Amino acid sequence: MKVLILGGDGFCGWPTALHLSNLGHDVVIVDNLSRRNIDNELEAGSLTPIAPMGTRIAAWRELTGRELGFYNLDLARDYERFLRVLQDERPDALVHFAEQRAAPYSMKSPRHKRYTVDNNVNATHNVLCAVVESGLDVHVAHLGTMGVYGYGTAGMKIPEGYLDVEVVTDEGERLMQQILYPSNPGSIYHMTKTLDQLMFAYYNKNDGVRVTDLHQGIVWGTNTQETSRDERLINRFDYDGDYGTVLNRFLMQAAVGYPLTVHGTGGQTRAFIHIQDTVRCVQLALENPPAKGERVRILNQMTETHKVRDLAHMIAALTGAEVAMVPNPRKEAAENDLHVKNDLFLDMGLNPTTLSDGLLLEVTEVAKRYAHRADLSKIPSRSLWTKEQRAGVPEEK
Ligand code: NAD
Ligand code: USQ
Repeated sequence: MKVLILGGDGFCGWPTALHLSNLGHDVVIVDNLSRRNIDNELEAGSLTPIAPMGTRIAAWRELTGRELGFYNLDLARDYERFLRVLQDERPDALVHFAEQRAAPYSMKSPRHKRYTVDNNVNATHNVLCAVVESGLDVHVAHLGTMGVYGYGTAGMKIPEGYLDVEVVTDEGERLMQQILYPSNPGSIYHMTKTLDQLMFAYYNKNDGVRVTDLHQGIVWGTNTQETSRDERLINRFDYDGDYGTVLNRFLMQAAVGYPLTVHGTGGQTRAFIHIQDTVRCVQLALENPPAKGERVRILNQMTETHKVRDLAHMIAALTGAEVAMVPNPRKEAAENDLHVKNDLFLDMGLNPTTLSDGLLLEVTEVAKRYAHRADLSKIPSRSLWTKEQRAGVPEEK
């Protein structure tokens, strides 16, 4: 099939583009390279040396003979051009990764909050509006987040998107209904993902757009089978205080001898998935599209849950790293349990990569290899969630 990968230069999008191309699909990347510009803004970069898009595409062509299309286009601002791309390319499916995805970045200042909302909400709306306008029956697969659920489980496994509720009618009759699981975002970034959900529900109901929303946990790891084939294809590895996610940060910190930065008590439980499983899940979602008329299909894209402090102690035991308990810059529950259903992907044949399989390899193969590129001053997470926390601290611009 022909697939547009929106955000195909990013951490999840690039390996997905290669994975689908390797399977024989016709892949076209759309990306405005904003993530690379944010690296410039933050004066922080990927631990791994990522190649420019032209080099990436040429290397893939040289290795496989396969072509990747590329449009440098801002989905939040350049609606007309995106509509023309859809009309020209006539894809069967698109995968939408193209959003500002870091919670700390989204909380840095009013400018960062407003950018994240403008970018993410407009990008998603423009994509849906253009799909309808194009008249094409394009399957829209979106990368959402486990964070829309708010990590609270009320003693039950979080279902895949929809919650069974019993309502009592005015006549006293008891009826079962399914509703979107109540959203409970923990940052401006996560809030934009909850708004995305409403847009999908609306365009699905009004225009019959076929949508799969993948509620993904925290992605860890760096490379996939395809990105490992040549250093010019290497994936990005974020470790800085804004974009680095917890497990990859701990792996990198262990490799450079920096005490592992556990926020608060480390009692936060989160869901995780390896990047190799991310690309496989997207493949499975594209191979199993919703039927015309079907409501938005929501899948929980995660394979295991862990408490932050348990991860730190696991890595410390493997590597001898020290664990530091640092004040939590975020406003979030200090302790939570998290149980999640992920039966839909397991039923489709996902065979998860677990932490115990891949963890040590990741430390030695990637984090240690590129440790010399690290700027340790970029490790602390300095983005504060509330005005009270920011009192007396110079404002981020
Ligand atoms: P990323 O920042 O590495 O990649 C996003 C890409 O989208 C970048 O290349 C960026 O340049 C592009 N982009 C952003 N706004 C755009 C716009 N307006 N027009 C065109 N391109 C634009 O992020 P990622 O880690 O690859 O995440 C991809 C998606 O997956 C995000 O939507 C994120 O919410 C979701 N997700 C990521 C994780 C994770 O741990 N990384 C976990 C769960 C969900
Ligand atoms: N944390 C630490 N130490 C660190 C970094 C983080 O203790 O050095 C803690 C945070 O306080 C938080 C948890 O680890 O409690 C997770 O933080 P994170 O930065 O790894 O993940 P998060 O902000 O939730 O965002 C990431 C991605 C986002 C995606 C989300 C999936 O950046 O795009 O949507 O994971 S989920 O968390 O399931 O919502």
